[in-house]
Amino acid sequence: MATRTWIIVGVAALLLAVSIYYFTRPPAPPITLACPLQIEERAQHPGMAWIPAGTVTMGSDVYPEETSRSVALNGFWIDRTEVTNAEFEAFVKATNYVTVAERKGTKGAAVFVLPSGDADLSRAANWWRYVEGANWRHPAGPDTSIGGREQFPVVAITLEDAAAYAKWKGRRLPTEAEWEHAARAGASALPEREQPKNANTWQGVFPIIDTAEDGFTGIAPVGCFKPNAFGLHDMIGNVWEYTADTYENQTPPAHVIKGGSFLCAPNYCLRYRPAARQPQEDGLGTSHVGFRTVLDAAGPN
Ligand SMILES: [Ca+2]
Repeated sequence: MATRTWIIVGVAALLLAVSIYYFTRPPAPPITLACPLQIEERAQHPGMAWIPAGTVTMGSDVYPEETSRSVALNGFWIDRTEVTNAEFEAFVKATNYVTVAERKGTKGAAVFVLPSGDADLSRAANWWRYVEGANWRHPAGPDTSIGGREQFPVVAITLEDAAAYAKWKGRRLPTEAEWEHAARAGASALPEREQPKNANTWQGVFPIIDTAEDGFTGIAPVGCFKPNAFGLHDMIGNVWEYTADTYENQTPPAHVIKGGSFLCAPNYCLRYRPAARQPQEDGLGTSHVGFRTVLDAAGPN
């Protein structure tokens, strides 16, 4: 009898200890779903910044495709952040627009998938998968959603989808020169190879280990990093951004994307720079490309 009592007491004590641990354990670090952004509602064009006219000296010598050239530009307004899921959803609700990845005959989008440690790292196909059912509502495939991620940049959209959104807003996509002018923010000389601090990029060895020293593995909500001198967030890193410029000599046809993404690491991409450029196939949405829009209108009052 005494033994049985001790067993009951012992089990009760164990349950109590487990309960105390369960209810007092330190919380898991929260996933950041939004960052505070001050959008001045009474501004001339809320959520946009004015980029003054000027001559941008584009390009660098890091990669051969980044040919140096100078382009004179008029002033223009540009979104301070990448277009979010919430903004894109408002467009779809208002217009019943169907994105390319959701149309009949199209099955999905390209999705970054962390490869196994022994994968052949010379082949990008080891970390890019074409996923059926991936689209802007389900960016990593049918089992994923954008619920709670309203402030994340919209992805898995094509150039055509981005241009349709811009047109609905009475705007357009930036040219490559405009985008680079806005990203440089008046700086003529930039550190070219150093990994940027105020941007969502990849720390560690791509594509195996991302130590997330910048606070994020994968995409971050818009506006979590300090703006550049023109007041623009995430021009570098987070997601690549579409431009209106055709990328030369591409089959199938492609447009220039700019800015690099959360996948850019010192050992692999080095494209977290205003001069960096890459082709993106026109009809293919991917999980690391988004966009922002430009407005042609008179400058600040
Ligand atoms: Ca990161």
